[in-house]
Amino acid sequence: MALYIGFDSSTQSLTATVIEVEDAAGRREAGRRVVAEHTVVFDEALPEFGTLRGVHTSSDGRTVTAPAAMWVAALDVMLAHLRDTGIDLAAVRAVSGSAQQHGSVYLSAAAPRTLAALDPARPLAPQIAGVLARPEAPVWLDCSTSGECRELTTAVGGAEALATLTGSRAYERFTAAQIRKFAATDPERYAATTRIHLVSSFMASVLCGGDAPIDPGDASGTNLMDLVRREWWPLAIEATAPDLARRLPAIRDSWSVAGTIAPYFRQRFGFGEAKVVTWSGDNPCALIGLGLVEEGRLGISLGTSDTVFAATLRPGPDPGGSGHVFASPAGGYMALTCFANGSLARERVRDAYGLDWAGFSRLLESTPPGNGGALMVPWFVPEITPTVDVRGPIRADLDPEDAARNVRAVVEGQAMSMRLHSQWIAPSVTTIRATGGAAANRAILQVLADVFDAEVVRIAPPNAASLGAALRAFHADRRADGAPIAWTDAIAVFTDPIPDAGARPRADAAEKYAALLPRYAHLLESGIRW
Ligand code: ADP
Ligand code: XUL
Repeated sequence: MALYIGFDSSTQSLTATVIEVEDAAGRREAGRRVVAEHTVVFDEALPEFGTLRGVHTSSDGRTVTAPAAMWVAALDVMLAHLRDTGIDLAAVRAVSGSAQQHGSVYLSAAAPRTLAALDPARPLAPQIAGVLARPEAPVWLDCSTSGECRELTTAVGGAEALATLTGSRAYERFTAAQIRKFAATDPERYAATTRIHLVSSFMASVLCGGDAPIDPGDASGTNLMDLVRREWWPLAIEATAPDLARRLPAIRDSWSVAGTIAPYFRQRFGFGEAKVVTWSGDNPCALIGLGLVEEGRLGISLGTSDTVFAATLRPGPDPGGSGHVFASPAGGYMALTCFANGSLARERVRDAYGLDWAGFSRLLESTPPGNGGALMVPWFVPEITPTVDVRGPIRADLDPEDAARNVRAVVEGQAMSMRLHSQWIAPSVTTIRATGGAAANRAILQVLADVFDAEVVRIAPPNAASLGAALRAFHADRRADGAPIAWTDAIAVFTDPIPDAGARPRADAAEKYAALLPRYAHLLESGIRW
């Protein structure tokens, strides 16, 4: 019996999914199950870090960071929980992880020695705090680097060139712009930084007590990687910050083994010689966890951000300029569009009318598809797709006092934005696989099904990103042991849809949305010009 753990170090929480695979040959049917899934919510479990929804936000809402020590403190809490609830950590053959993308962690010259000799008698956070050249890590919600994006774009020969080479135009949250800002505004601490990790490679480094590589899936979120060659792109690196190349970790295949789990974890929690498989970003891991290892199906993640994505064989960038192409951890590529106003916007509307999720769902179901023509562009925080700086939703024919219509308007607006901005990924789809915290909400899934005129299905484990990480650990372990399995075999059973847990499109509602889409597109356009 082999166990594999996938972690998901996301914006608001750390989740672990533990899977069991019956025999070393990894038979498809029997003997595959999820043994445990547990979430540690940062604000609740670690209040000493003073985060709100996992982050620290400046008063203008543009600079958004998180304490990197909090992420490793959560790892201690998580592993103690798994051990104390009877998970046999000695039976774990490999661990891997998924992390919020783009965020960066800055380590000092003391890091290699400290990480190699972590003291199992003391918690992780204070030990790691000592090697952070910059305690606060900029995260994907940051949008304070517009100037740096412009400079980077000019230096590499324009937005087209950058998108063609790296898969994305310059984005505020992408790591290149964040590093550039840090090097310019805090040159002393930049000089004291010897290694810049992504959240994914930082967490993997702590687990293996060394210097883990970055996988191509997460490196695609930096604006620094040549997407086809899967190597750092020297021109972008030179344009970003002085002497950056030596500060970046190596890029290695997503299925590479970064090392063996460090003595700290063996002694403190009872692990054996588990492999640490290179971590990836949460969206690339969700692609695997939703079973999207081949072209043809769309995935939607309704987490802190909402993302729409699919596997693709071609690395062609979004002609509209707002989407991204990332490397897929299964080989090939993934096309993705990301919205900052996902759960954050749904929560704002829920809270504005004093609702809980049950009340939110009741009001959503009490209103008709199309909302009687009432519309909302739900820009509560600066939006990524399309990139707009305005804060505050745009309402059309919608009374702000009308709770029920505002609830429907936020969900319909999000679904219509997703439909419009995923045309470049898939002009039409018949099935969507949904994950993320809000995928538990059937009323929201029904709106998605009607707007896309497609069936929405769910898989059994709630968190596709941590499941995807566990499946990556399993796949890589088999490969490293000389008994590789195909991706379609690795994901079998775990990613099968649960019958009747999603939503089917209703013809009359789908017709209404098809008619409404051009009007919504027009409202979005006017919002951009606003
Ligand atoms: P992330 O991984 O980005 O931190 P999750 O995928 O864990 O986020 O999703 C967390 C979000 O899920 C919460 O912020 C909350 O808004 C949302 N959520 C949880 N339950 C529901 C529900 N029943 N209906 C709608 N949204 C929900
Ligand atoms: C993707 C993105 C977010 C983060 C946080 O480009 O910024 O989805 O990965 O989950």
